[in-house]
Amino acid sequence: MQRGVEYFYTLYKGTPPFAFQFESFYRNENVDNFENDNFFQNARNIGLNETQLRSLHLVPDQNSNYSGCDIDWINFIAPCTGTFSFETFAVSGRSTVDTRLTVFDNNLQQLAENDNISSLNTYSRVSLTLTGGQLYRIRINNMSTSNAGFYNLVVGANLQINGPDLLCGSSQTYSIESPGVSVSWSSSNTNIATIHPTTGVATPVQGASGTVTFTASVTLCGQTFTQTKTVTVAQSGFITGHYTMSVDPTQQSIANSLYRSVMVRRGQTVGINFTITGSTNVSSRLWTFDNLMSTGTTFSASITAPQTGYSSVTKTINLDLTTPCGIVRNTYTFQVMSGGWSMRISPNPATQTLNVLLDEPTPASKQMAVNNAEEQKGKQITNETKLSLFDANTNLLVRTWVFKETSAKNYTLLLNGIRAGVYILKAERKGETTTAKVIVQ
Ligand SMILES: [Ca+2]
Ligand SMILES: [Ca+2]
Repeated sequence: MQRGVEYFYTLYKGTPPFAFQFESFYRNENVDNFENDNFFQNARNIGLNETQLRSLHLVPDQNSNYSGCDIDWINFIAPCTGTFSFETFAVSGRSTVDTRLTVFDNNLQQLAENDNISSLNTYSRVSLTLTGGQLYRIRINNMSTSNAGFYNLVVGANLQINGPDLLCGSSQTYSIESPGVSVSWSSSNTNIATIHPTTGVATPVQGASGTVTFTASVTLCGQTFTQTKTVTVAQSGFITGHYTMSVDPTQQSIANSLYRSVMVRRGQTVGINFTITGSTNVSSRLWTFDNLMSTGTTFSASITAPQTGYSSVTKTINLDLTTPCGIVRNTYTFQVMSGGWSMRISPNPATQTLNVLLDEPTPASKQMAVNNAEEQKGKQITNETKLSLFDANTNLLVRTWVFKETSAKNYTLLLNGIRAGVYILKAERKGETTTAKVIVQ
């Protein structure tokens, strides 16, 4: 508040009994309710867990020039023996000030001092162990000779929380600065991360991401004090989006890495267009494909099918997502084959079942039909469709499904009993073969 104030400016000289010099003055200043407290003899008390709203105003020097800095003295009688924290902090909506906080004992022996809490925070914080029943004296200085401003002073328990701001999948331990003080911990959302009530070991829930607040509680002189710390749980980046192909405009999800095999005319160039529509915990993206690099939310690539029939080219588009927990790579692998059948599988990775779509090459051309007919000469044609699953590491056959027809497009394969791993699915029909990589979870 702005107000005109009259009070005494007092100089103490010599040793007791003190000689007093009084100067009366007026000034429209933001003077707090605790003045005059520029000398420890005038200090008033602050209680544990009490917050006092104070100001550091400009004061007149002995020549009545307003170039001096206010000093505030405060008394604190420790209600019990324990570790206490003295802290100044900003008053909401009021001008700030650069404080220095010094704690003395009753004999004016300095015990602790702090100027700035951090390079970004010019307020002050001191914590130290005090003896119950003893008087301690706190002095607040203005470290600027020209800047007046406001501060809150509070006395509490020392509850500064040590521990990471980010949980990246593994457990981390949180602690408070006061040694030997028993603290109890709680989590604001145990669906995101839990914290052990006594050890402070925090564990993110697998697959969860978001923010969670950990609360530390201690008891000091019969009062409960709490401190919170907000932690980000960001185990990996996650994107949503889709891709389309020039030979298939259907939008396919790119939330996960994928493998796609298509069959086209010989020498045909297949365009692939990616669009990212949303992301979580992703600060930047980097696409790489051959010699192309891009950081956008869209990316285009093209792959040209071999000129010779029934051969293929396989290329991978990498999408590196920068997340708070490091770089996560998504890989999109495309196999472009010349002639024959195409096979698409979903989901990949698969768990219970695998859906297989066998399709005619698109678009067909007269020349391609001629080529196919020539290629198929001499091949043994059976009247069935055969799907075989091979272990990708050992090339050993794991299971075979045989269907007595050659015209169906969709097949559902049951994966019961098949161990998690990487497999190659081979489709055979009318003497033609195509393969796709399958991941079983
Ligand atoms: Ca003051
Ligand atoms: Ca003062």
